[in-house]
Amino acid sequence: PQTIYLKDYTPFGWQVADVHLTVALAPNATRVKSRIHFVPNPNAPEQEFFLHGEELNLIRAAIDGEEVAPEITPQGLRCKVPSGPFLWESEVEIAPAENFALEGLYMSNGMYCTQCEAEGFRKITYYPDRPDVMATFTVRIEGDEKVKLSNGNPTDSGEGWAEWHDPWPKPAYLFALVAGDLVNHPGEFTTRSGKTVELNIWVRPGDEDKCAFGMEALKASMKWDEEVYGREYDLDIFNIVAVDDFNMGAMENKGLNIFNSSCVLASPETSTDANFERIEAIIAHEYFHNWTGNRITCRDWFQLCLKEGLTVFRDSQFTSDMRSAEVKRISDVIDLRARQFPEDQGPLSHPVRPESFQEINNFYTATVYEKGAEVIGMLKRLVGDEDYAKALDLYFERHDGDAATIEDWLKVFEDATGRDLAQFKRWYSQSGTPHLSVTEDHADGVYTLTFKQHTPPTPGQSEKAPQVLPIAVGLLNPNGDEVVPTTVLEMTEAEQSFSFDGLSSKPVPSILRGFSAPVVLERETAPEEKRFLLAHDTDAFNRWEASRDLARACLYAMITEGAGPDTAWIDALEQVVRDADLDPAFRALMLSLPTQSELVQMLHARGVTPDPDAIYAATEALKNAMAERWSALLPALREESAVTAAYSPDAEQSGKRALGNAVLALQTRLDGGKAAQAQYDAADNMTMQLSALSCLISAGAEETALAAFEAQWKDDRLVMDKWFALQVAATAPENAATRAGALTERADFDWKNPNRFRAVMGSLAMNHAGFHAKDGSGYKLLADWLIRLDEKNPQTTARMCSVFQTWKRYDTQRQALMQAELERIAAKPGLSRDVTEMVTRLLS
Ligand code: B3K
Ligand code: ZN
Repeated sequence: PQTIYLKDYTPFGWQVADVHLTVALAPNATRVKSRIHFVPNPNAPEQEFFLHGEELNLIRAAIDGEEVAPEITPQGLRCKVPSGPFLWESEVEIAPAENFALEGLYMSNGMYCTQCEAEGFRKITYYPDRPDVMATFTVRIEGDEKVKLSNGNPTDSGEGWAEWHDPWPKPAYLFALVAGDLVNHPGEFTTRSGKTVELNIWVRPGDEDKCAFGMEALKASMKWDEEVYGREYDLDIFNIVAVDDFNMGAMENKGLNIFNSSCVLASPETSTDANFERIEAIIAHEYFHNWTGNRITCRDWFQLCLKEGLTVFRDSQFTSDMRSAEVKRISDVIDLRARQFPEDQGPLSHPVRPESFQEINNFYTATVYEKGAEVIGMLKRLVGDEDYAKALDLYFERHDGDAATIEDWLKVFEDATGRDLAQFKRWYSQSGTPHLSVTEDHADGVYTLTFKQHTPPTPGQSEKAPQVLPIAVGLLNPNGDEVVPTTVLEMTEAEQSFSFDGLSSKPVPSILRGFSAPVVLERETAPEEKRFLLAHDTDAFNRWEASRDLARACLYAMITEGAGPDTAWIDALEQVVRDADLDPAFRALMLSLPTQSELVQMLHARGVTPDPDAIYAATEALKNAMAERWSALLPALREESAVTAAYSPDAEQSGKRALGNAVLALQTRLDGGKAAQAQYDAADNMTMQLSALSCLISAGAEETALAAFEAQWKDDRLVMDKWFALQVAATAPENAATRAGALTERADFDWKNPNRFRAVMGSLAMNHAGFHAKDGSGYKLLADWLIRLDEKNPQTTARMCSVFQTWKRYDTQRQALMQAELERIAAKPGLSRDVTEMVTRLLS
């Protein structure tokens, strides 16, 4: 496959004045006619006229009304064109019913829908399918479907046809079309300048009662973007469509967002609190793209983080405002460490702005998204809230309508704040996770912290330069009072000291508050000091982190030395967990133990080969010890967290349920599932029902509940995804692969549906010791299915290959088994470009 480089960027030789499409729908023979006005681009070097196009059957092409015979290649077409402006016309035929890759125009449960980002439009018609070519679109849809939607505003319709016009120039990746017998949940929003916007959530008949929450989330997002970023909506209508077969979460097409149904449909009976929170965040994320992504888009796909990092950052701000900022921050860091850190520290490591790719879909990663958002958080911390707001205003003013770059983005900050961001820019080009170590000194009333940073080598980057690190620090007196409130130290050197004077006694430092930079903090501290911070730190994140450090240290000793559980930590934690003045959601997070992925990283970093069975055993032993030590406390905690009011997915209620269910998991270790069965029987919402089922599965006491659950929910695809997922995720490791294998034998294991595939295979990979079973059964099962899925859906297959990214961390036997499976995948004839690139990188 061909490698594309950032450094090779060249503008397209023509500008597109406007695009007219006529799409006559038919499952196996959809006809797409295009009329496009091309005008020579004065800013581009001379080049031959090339339009992208894949898997298209060209029926006719014409220039200025004269038929032409272009040269067709697997990637597109070449044609001789006039030297001035001209009208290009083409007609192609495609088969959406045969499209299982779910990219381009495809069918899902009888409805037509599209997914064009990143390069799917070229499967619909011949076009310069690149984000820097922007045009207005007029779209006519012909077909018998009741509902026919595209971008922009509806302009006209009649029997069997509908026409849409999008006045905002956009790249082809934001094109969308939907047609089907759908029903809508309507709504309305009045913008701050008084314009009324029609809102709709379109779903399959039967799902209309699951739209109310999404609609409220959409209105809240529209209001928030006006209030916080001054951004108003810019069309008369905003449509959201729920689709069952979708490769990712959702897509921000202009005025017509398309969602994986799992990311928009919600009801108390069928969705968990976590589902509700995620839906709210994704609706916000896609809506926010209207400005950060659509009005200002990316010049090329290397700039993906320009829209994704910023939009993730914006949606996390939104969630923090709607719910608890502290809880959101802690959850984001858990997620970053579980997904982004292993990526950044293994064979798939790449900069936030990659410099080359073979298949761009492989770069919609935790690094581009989540580390991309962290970079913006650091920038905001460095310049301050006021200057951040000034820079953003300038960004929107200067670049509205542009296909922009990271250079443009940073220039706006430099111009708005007068800062030089040359060194900061390394965050976009240097891959890998910086390690930060610290020593302290106290003499003559002066307290000094000395930091050292270094970033281990990553693929293609053996030497690393120092990065700009905003290190938020607070100092506490030994009596627990804060003597220095949160201060941001700006580290720019490989080694640097910062002093605080006027401190007669040596303070206790609270370092990297709020996780102010995405680094690995290496600091050997006495457990007493951690327990002190756990009890006294005013920074919620570091309070949680102190406990997490103690948990990691405890598990490390249990795994490597066969030590017993750290009861001093358990007792210190108890004080926090039982503190009724603290947010229950925060207390629930305090109860969660380090993820298996986090423990693998810790062991690897300390030169210990992680043994999945030992990690599992230690974690189980620690949870048992917590349960036993707190046997009297647990029932009281559950009582305290009981919710008696009618169900609401709000932060307050869901926090209580999170705490109650974390406690239930511990209780199950003592009573074998009695309390869980009682909760299961009484549950009137999915949060309570599912967590009870999870406990019953872990206890091996699930038979009755599992059958009851299936009988109750067999007709609800999204709930059955949970049923599939939970059995694999919550089962004991020795059963995980067998159980996953058995589930794939079922008639309702619709493996071409990405949600169902991920429910089983994604959960297998999440059952750490199960996936890494010594006999290789987990690896083999997954590889078998990846090989099979690749023929239909390369994108979802490639994405799932990343579960092998830590393979070199394990013992030689497991390494050999994983390597063999990766090589077996690589050797498959006709392997997709997506998966070829992934396995090649994994094996390199
Ligand atoms: N922009 C889309 C992701 C498209 C992924 C293409 N493989 C969703 C989002 O980030 O909002
Ligand atoms: Zn996005």
